[in-house]
Amino acid sequence: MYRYFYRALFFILLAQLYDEAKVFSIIVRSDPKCRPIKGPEACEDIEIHHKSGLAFMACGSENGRRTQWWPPLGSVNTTVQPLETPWIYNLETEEIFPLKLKDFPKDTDVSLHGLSLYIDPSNSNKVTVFLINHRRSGSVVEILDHTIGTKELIYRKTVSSELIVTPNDLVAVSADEFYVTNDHRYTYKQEKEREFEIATRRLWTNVIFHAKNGTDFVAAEGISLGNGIVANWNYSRFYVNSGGTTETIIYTRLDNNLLFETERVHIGIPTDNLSVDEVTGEVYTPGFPDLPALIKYLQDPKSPAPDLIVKISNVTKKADSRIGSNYQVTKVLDSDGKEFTAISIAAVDRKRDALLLGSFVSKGITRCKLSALGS
Ligand SMILES: *[C@@H]1O[C@H](CO)[C@@H](O)[C@H](O)[C@H]1NC(C)=O
Ligand SMILES: *[C@@H]1O[C@H](CO)[C@@H](O)[C@H](O)[C@H]1NC(C)=O
Ligand SMILES: *[C@@H]1O[C@H](CO)[C@@H](O)[C@H](O)[C@H]1NC(C)=O
Ligand SMILES: *[C@@H]1O[C@H](CO)[C@@H](O)[C@H](O)[C@H]1NC(C)=O
Ligand SMILES: CC(=O)N[C@H]1CO[C@H](CO)[C@@H](O)[C@@H]1O
Repeated sequence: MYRYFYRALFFILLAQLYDEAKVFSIIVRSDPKCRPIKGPEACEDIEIHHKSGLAFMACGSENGRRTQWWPPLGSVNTTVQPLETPWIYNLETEEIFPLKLKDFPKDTDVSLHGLSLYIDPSNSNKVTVFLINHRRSGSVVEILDHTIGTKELIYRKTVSSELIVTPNDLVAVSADEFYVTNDHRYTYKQEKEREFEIATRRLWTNVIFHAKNGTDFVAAEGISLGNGIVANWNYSRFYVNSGGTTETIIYTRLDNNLLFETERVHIGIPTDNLSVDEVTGEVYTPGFPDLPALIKYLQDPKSPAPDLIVKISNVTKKADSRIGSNYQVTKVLDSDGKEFTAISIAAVDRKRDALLLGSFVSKGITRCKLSALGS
């Protein structure tokens, strides 16, 4: 019961935020430029290896997340072991398959969230995959090695830290180092404090840097309900979603690995995981335009909720007064959610004219034609 109360509170508060900032007019329709791809479930984060056209996806169990164990959604029934799976979808051949975890510690939970790839600059077939894993014993970051062309991830190590409390999303900057966002100061174990944090939109969350020598430190703070994080191609600039303030915060990375805040772009609706277009540098993010419908969907998978995807473009030359001087926020896709709902990630591959959509609870993924969306 508590679970639903908590979810309802969370989404109603976000709905209030949305009402305060009605920026978009929503056209409700199913989109014919997109098609469903079946196989995995609850692919909450997707990152594309652009050279090969392989999309790496952190997927899970729809029902498990709703009813058993997935702390980000308030599902905290510890009786059943979560055994979720990362998948690969090949944008060229359309092959889709789960990845085998090799040498993974025996009998260890797998409950996935953010995913990040680090591609070896001297050999693009050598990929390190970083996965946030909400083990029932505590949330950690798992580091695994992958060779393009294989169907396995080889376990290398687990990182846990007092500073990594409620990890949400991460960006790997080398085969051993990463930045990770915490989405709350308090875990599900501290219900009251967590509700207060959400209700009052405290600027209590942060970004943690994990260094090669094993130390962790706060790289940025003053974020409200931190969420998706992405970097530009050379990791000199970072983008972090601040859910409680409906902003995307832009940072410059300093030599000491701290993140220096340069700008806050107002989006106006609660947004989720971010993705960068490797060609244009534009940042894509899904948002939830109708939160009451989303709450209903979480309780009844047959009741769809609309989705909206926006992109943030740097248009310093053509200043847009609504969002400040530098950025333009444009709508890429709006959907009535009948075919796909609760979108949590929109990953772009311009070379293959594709926008891949994943959802933290729905079945399958969706592939759209970027050009058909006018993007
Ligand atoms: C937790 O899951 C078990 C196994 O599915 C179930 O029997 C039990 O009722 C659940 N407990 C709660 C509090 O939902
Ligand atoms: C570890 O690396 C970090 C970042 O490079 C540095 O700030 C810190 O001093 C190092 N700590 C130790 C114990 O070497
Ligand atoms: C990273 O890329 C940006 C442009 O995208 C460039 O201005 C900057 O100098 C680069 N930084 C480094 C450290 O290479
Ligand atoms: C946006 O573009 C301007 C002008 O090209 C540049 O100075 C600025 O650094 C850019 N900002 C980001 C976050 O890319
Ligand atoms: C990796 C990441 O940012 N995950 C977020 C994506 O969307 C879901 C649904 O809102 C969030 O719970 C995750 O925190």
